[in-house]
Amino acid sequence: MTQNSAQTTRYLADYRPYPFHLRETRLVFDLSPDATRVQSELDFTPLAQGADLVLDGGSALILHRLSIDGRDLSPADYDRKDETLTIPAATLPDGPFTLSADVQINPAANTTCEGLYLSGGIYCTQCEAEGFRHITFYPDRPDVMAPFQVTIHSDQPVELSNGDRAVPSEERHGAITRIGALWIDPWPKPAYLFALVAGDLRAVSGRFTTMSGREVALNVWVRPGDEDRAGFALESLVKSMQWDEQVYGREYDLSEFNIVAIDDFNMGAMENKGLNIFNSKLVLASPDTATDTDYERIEAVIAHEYFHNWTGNRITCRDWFQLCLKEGLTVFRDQQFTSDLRSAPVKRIEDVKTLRDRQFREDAGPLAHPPRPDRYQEINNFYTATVYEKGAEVIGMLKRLVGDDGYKAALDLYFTRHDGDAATIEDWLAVFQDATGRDLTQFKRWYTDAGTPHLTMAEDWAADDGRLTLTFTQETAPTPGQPDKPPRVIPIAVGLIGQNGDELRETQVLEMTQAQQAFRFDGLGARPVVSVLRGFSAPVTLSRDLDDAGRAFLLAHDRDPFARWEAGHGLALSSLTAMAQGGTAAAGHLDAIGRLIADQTAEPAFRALCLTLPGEDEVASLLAARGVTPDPDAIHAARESLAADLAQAHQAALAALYDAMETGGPYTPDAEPAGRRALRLAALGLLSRLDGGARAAALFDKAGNMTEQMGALTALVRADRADAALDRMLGLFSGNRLVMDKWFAVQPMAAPPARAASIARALAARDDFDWKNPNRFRALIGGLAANHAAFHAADGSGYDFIADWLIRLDPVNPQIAARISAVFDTWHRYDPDRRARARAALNRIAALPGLSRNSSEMVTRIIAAGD
Ligand code: B3K
Ligand code: ZN
Repeated sequence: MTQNSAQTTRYLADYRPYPFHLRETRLVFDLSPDATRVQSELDFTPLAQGADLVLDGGSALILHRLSIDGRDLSPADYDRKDETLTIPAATLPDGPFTLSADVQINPAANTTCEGLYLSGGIYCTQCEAEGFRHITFYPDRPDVMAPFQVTIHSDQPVELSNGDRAVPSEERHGAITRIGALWIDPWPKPAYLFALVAGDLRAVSGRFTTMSGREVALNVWVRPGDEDRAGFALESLVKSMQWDEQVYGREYDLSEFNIVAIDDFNMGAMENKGLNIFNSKLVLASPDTATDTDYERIEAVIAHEYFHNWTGNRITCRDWFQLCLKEGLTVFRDQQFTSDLRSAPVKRIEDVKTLRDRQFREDAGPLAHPPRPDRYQEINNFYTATVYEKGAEVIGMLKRLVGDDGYKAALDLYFTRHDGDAATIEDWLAVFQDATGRDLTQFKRWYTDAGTPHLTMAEDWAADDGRLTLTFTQETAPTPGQPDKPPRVIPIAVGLIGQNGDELRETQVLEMTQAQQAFRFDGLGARPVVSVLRGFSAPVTLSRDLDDAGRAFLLAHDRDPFARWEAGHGLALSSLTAMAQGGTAAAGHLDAIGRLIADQTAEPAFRALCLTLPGEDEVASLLAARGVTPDPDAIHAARESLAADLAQAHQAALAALYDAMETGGPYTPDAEPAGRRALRLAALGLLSRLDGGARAAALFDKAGNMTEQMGALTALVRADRADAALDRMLGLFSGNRLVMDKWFAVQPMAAPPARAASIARALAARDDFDWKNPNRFRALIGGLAANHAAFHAADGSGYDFIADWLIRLDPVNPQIAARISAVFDTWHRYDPDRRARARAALNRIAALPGLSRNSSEMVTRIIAAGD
């Protein structure tokens, strides 16, 4: 689809409105695996004199007929290039006209999971960002919005598209009279929100009555036999619809809402209007096949796609540079939803962990870009942690700065002012300015500037005056193409704690606007301990003069759960960075963890997070940021040894905790029992370092749910004694794709690094390594990449394994190949030998004849980091 395309860069500055209004789109599909016909009728009205009509259309489209108002065009009347078809202005009528096309495509040959394709015999589509152009010729850009009418003819029992079902009229086709499924979507939408599904599917159905009394039929469509695993998705949908009414006043606007689970899907899910298409791993769940984390993700992603109905569909993006307008906001909304339904502090910590692991990493390397980029080669490479997660953080900051009431007023204005629009970040900020009166000129830099600001905090205590002065300095390192970083407005939430642990000053948000700025606290009797960046009030890194005793104090006393977790996390990082460089664990670390294990007042999910050691990649990043070349083997050894030390120091308490956290009773995926299981498994992970996996083996054998089974299996793989458990799981679940994905992922990911690459190679040779399936590919190849010391093995085996597979996948599914190539984005921070091996692997990918535009852009940017 995107192979062999010239490398052209698109710029935000080049945006021009489309010179035609598209009044309506009518499509008729005749589905057949290798020769699907797509008839289109597009009603255009010219908006500018003398404009050519430029349509997007991939090179695989076979054009049988093109006509204007019933008059056939000959190839001489238009200009067809690789990705466009242009009808010159001279050939077009002066006023409104209808363009009709008859196009043939081949879904069975389409392995890209983009456009119209077959997944296990089910016809389905994925059009965001630019997939519709592989279905027919069209102005495939988000600012061209039209109501759609879609007729589907096929031999499939279920035929779905966007909007509501309508009664089809008879259609004459030669001598045959046919009646297809007719779908009418009255809400104007861009082509990226188009969807079609046809196949042998079964619905798990429900109903929802909206706040104004509209009756909505809800269906979750799955393969026959999967019905008993779709109930949780349906419940999550109902909760999402209720929540969006209660919290944002947003109501659903059609009579039907359909969700379809598909096995071959490039990402998590897609918010097509009224017809959300999901990766089956984010729909199907039962206690014996899905973990607590799976359940939480299903609930969040169902919500995310549903919330897009307003933030993305009713108000869409003017162009793809504005992607974070819909994604950042919708992530922010789904985070709020999960916080409301589950534990807000735990959700915040999890979100910050994800942000740091993925987005800070992106910002610190060759793939850094702002939430609103101003250039790209392949837009599919910009569905990133920066656009999504940082996009959400930026909204969180905005809310912090204007307050809850200001945020509500701004959102209400956004929905009324821009309903039906294709909007921009400027529109979004204008709404906040107009609703709150706040000047957001400086704030806008969060959208336009890449990089994570680094804050330094210095404390000055004037004992005689009882005054504490905090002086903050902000600095953002240059990122590719952006050498200068002016200061941004940074909300810094600060609280002051007395030496006895009392809260002396409650949380206050300081607004930093300059490169350096001081804030004074007067009237203090004794020097307080500063709790800073409470709730992670801004996506920045922070240096401060805090020793390990100070961290232990905050871990014990901070009222802010995030800051408390952060203190413990800082202690663990302090231990790990020291140990990886030949030193010892931080003073007081083991004792602090002991107090936490015993702290019955803290919720189990929180304690589980505190007991989980930082990942090896995070330790490597921290060392690299300090100018130390990370040694992956030393980091792995340090983490193993710290885990063993913690287990040794608290063996009895951990064993008691492991027993006490047993949930008993029937499984529910609710936050409370899930938290207990998380704490139990965190204890198990540590204890397994001492008992060689004995407890894990026992748990694996008697576990009544997949959460505990996978927790036990992970510990067994890490202890290198998982053979029996892996066999047993294979025997039980070889017919279940989603469980088998876990089976494929856990082995390379958790295996001792020295063995992981050979394990991965053996798994890749299996018949059931269906590598063209995105989930299976990600499980195995992504699994090895997630094993830091194995991916960065000194002999280059990790780099080579992954490069070999990316080379194989790129011609088949360029989007997934490009996305996974990002695992190489830290290659430049390692030692010269590793760098040479990584560079050689990257060069092999870059040299692949016909490399896709997707992979080419990624690999070129990644290689540049070493120049
Ligand atoms: N909007 C889609 C992502 C589309 C990815 C295209 N490569 C899912 C989501 O963010 O909800
Ligand atoms: Zn989204």
